[in-house]
Amino acid sequence: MIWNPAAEAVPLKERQSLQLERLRRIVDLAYHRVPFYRKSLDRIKLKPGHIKTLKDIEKLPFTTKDDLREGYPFGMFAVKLEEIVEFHTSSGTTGKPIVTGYTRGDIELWSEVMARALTMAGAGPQSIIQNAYGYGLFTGGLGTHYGARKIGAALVPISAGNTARQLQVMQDFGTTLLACTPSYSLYLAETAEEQAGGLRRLKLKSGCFGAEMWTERMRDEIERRLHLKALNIYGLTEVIGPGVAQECLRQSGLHIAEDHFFPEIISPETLRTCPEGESGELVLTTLTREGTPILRFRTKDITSLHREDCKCGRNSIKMARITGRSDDMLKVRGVLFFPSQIEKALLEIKGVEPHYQIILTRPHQLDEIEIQVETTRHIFSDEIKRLEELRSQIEKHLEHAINLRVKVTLVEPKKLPRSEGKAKRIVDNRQM
Ligand code: DLL
Repeated sequence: MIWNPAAEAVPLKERQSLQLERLRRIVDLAYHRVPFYRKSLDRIKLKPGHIKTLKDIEKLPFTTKDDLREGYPFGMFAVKLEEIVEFHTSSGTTGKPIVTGYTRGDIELWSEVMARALTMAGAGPQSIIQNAYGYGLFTGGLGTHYGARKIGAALVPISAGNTARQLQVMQDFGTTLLACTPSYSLYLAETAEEQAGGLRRLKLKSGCFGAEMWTERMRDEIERRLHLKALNIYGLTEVIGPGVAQECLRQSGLHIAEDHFFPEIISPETLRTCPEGESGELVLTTLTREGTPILRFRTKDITSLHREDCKCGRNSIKMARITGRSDDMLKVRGVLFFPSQIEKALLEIKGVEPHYQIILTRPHQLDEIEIQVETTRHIFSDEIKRLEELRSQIEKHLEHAINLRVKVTLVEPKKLPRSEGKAKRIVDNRQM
């Protein structure tokens, strides 16, 4: 089922003319209400009226996280505080967080795009949605909450954490859709497997997993262990929260709600717009956001865009799974690589669990990279010779994948820390 066919499955021309109308309105609004945008457009002598086609968006300056941070707390707001009904802040930043404000209209917009996302994942009024994203300033909890309310599903606002209770509720209430980070879904699976026969009684059909990077191999693992369809959901606080894009049951890329969020891909080096299909950094412009509109926000997330008529009936542009970030690409001994390359390579090896940590050190002015990997219980209880073989097999495989010699340490099952939210994969001790 499609939540809003008039938006998700309309002829391209119609959608583009709506996008242009909205783009012109939002640029005008940002220019007249947010001093930051007025200054940055005046600097290049661009007037809102100069935006005449969708392609003209490329004339607008980019907005970065630093620009937003400088406006802390309310400097980027386009409306008076009395019109704001909710705040959220970005996670995982150092220093001041980025504050985003929602008007009633923004909450309605958020509910709408999350209603589309949950419907894409097969949910409806008959569903029981277990919302294990954290409630609070993080957008995961409330975003999912609003979407579930909109489609009339029965929502369990359990929030993150308390794994034993999560499993109990999942079983007793008969949860059909699980919403949490992909790493936490595996932790739930692992804990459930320890309870005799527990998993067999679950009624899960699908899951909306996002807020952090994951891979196709991890999807296989989640689907195998939780017996559900694992779907990717993408979003970010600066733009709205979850709901910017979501995978449908065809699992072939994430449909972007492009009537609300206009996507572009740029080269992080030249900052030029890339042709469709090419991989680069995702840039998003909010077309309808009232509280904190954003023009050409550099997400730093690496992906590509593809337009096709999906078999699900939607024709909105799709983005590929995020493969890395243009800013936290790791550079070790001069070699650049994404943590996701390590995850992908690791999970190609049998006997390895999808729990790992990348530890960077600089013992003698030279970067060293150690990957701690959990093995399956079965392998860990094997003889030492077999473990050593596996260790050396992983080292060779990783060296081949990222072109760097790495040290691999096998650790026993459950040794590495688990997270109820975003997993911490990288420990960078090089500055110390
Ligand atoms: O993580 C919003 C969200 C909540 C998305 C729940 C999906 C589900 P932030 O905390 O602001 O917002 O973090 C945004 O997380 O720029 C990406 O780097 C990363 N991210 C989010 N979804 C995905 C995904 C939420 N599906 C940042 N795949 C983004 C890879 C993701 N990375």
